[in-house]
Amino acid sequence: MTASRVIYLSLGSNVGDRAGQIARTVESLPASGVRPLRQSSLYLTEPVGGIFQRPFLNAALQAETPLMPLELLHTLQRLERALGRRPSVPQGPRSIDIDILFYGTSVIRTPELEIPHPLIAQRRFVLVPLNEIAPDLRHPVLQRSIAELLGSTSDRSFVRLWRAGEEPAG
Ligand code: PH2
Ligand code: MG
Ligand code: MG
Repeated sequence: MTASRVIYLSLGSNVGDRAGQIARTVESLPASGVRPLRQSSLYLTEPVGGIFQRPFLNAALQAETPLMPLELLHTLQRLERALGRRPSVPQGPRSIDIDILFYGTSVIRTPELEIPHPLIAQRRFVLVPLNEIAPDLRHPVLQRSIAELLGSTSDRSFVRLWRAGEEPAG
């Protein structure tokens, strides 16, 4: 019996029913061996990188899993496809994106998988939701808490709480 690890995921969607797809993702995780522990609010976020596209909804999730990191990655990729994700351009529109931010305090740098996610400190759409559920979590490489990383990031893109039912203009 493998001990479970605490992990943090970033969830994002900017195609179709954004909130519904994030909710379905969280509901589908237990059957894939990932138990949700704590979920942030949904945030409306400015698309970063890539092309002009619709604003995203983003959330952060704390969970636990007995899956090893690469098993976890492949499981989440299967779940993305099962939930209807179709190939898109890099940084482009997606119905659901599930990224692994942290896997315990592990540091993994392979071509297929990098943990911690390499762009955490440069992305307010990751830091703001994560700061809601884990402000004191320490980044094992940067040796800073999430609150500190949020306070010092140079990213200025907009991120704000999203209210259910609201449709942003533009
Ligand atoms: N994901 C990307 C690229 N850009 N921008 C926002 N606001 N939210 C995302 O989740 C996001 C993005 C690539 O996965
Ligand atoms: Mg992503
Ligand atoms: Mg991804």
